[in-house]
Amino acid sequence: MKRLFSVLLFGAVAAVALVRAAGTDGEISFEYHSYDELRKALVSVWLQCPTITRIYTIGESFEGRELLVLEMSDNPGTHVPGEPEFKYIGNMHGNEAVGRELLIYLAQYLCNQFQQGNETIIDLIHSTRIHIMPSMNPDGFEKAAFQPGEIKDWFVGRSNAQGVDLNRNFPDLDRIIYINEREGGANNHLLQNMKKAVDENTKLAPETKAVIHWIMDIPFVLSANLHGGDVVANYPYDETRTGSTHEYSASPDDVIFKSLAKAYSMYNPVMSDPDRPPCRKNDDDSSFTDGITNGGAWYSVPGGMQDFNYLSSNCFEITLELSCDKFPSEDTLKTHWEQNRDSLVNYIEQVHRGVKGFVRDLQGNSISNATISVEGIDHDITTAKDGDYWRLLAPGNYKVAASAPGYLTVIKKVAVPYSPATRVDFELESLMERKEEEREELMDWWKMMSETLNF
Ligand code: GEM
Ligand code: ZN
Repeated sequence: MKRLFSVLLFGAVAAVALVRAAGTDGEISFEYHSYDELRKALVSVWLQCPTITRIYTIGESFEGRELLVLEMSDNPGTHVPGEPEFKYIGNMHGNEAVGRELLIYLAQYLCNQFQQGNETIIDLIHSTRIHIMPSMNPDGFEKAAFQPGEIKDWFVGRSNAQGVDLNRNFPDLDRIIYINEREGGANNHLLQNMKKAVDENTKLAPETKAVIHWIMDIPFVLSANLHGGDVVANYPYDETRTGSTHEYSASPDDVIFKSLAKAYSMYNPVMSDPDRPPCRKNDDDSSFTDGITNGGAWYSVPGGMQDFNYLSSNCFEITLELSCDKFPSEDTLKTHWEQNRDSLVNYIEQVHRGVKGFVRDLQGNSISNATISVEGIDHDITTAKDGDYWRLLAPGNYKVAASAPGYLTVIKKVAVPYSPATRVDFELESLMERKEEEREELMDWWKMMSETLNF
């Protein structure tokens, strides 16, 4: 913490000089960052890479700290039609500090590598809009970090400053989807037109509200929520169907979710190690295969953020548990970075899988909010403002349909490889046009008939 703090005192110009000198991945400063230091670290990345970054805030914590996001893209601040959006959220539990630090290092690393000409990173930044929020619970972090003594209490700082566990505070959409599965009803975007209800709900913490708006405003495709206390990549659903504590709770997208979780765990030598001992002795909950687990199978979490993403938006989110210790000693941070660096980059790359494209009418106008459905998967996604869509899918052959009110549905057969995403555009004929066409055809026929028969 100390070194970065002194940098701040010299102001932004000195900060640029320091970061420029630092240069490579190996010279990232592997230290914990207080709230002020976190801000300065993000500003340094922005100053170092101004053409590909932007800092913005999605709101404030209960105690008034900003919920800061660093965006990385070749067009910071704008959604480029056809370009998918990705997010990482860290430190939702304020005492789980590794994810927060790794996201700061990731921002520094991507900026450094971009400048040093790393082709993979350059391609990634050119083709993706990446949003990095190192801390969703900055109040909890300050509480956890500044508690007296070397050893951190397991719970201090987990909740926000009001005592709310943010990963239990999201609208419980699982309950609704489980009813809809049985009785019929929407299979996606379950919170549509309910933004006002969100704003007026006094049970929602300010951090939760800010993230809900963020999820619903930006067409995110893929996301991960970084936690600590175990080492595993966890995927939906988090809440069990029956309410029991442990029960495999498959979502309609179970196959791709497993594949996404593995795309993270595979590149982390600790997470994927079949012989890794459990984090705690006699912890029979956490024997994982391939470093991944279904949320409900591990233990049921109602009101979590992961399932909320999937059920309220087009965004597929998994939850990453990154370290046995929630707040390990500072000298382990470099090792944690090395164990997670390739996973963090590889996971972002997953946003370029499945099927993607545009939905337009016959005149080439974008159709926003059109529905993209895949036969056999009971979870539709929708097109964004420019008619662009991204449908994550595991390799296979699919029938994909695009539909919108007032248009004829179009169905296409698509072969999907592991990656990159297959481009499939849809042109929908409006029913009005179809009626007009039919009327004209009828008129022509009458004309022909009357001429032939000499009426
Ligand atoms: C978690 S969330 C990850 C695990 N999800 C399920 N369903 N078991 C929580 O919020 O309890 C763990 C954590 O706090 O890191
Ligand atoms: Zn957590």
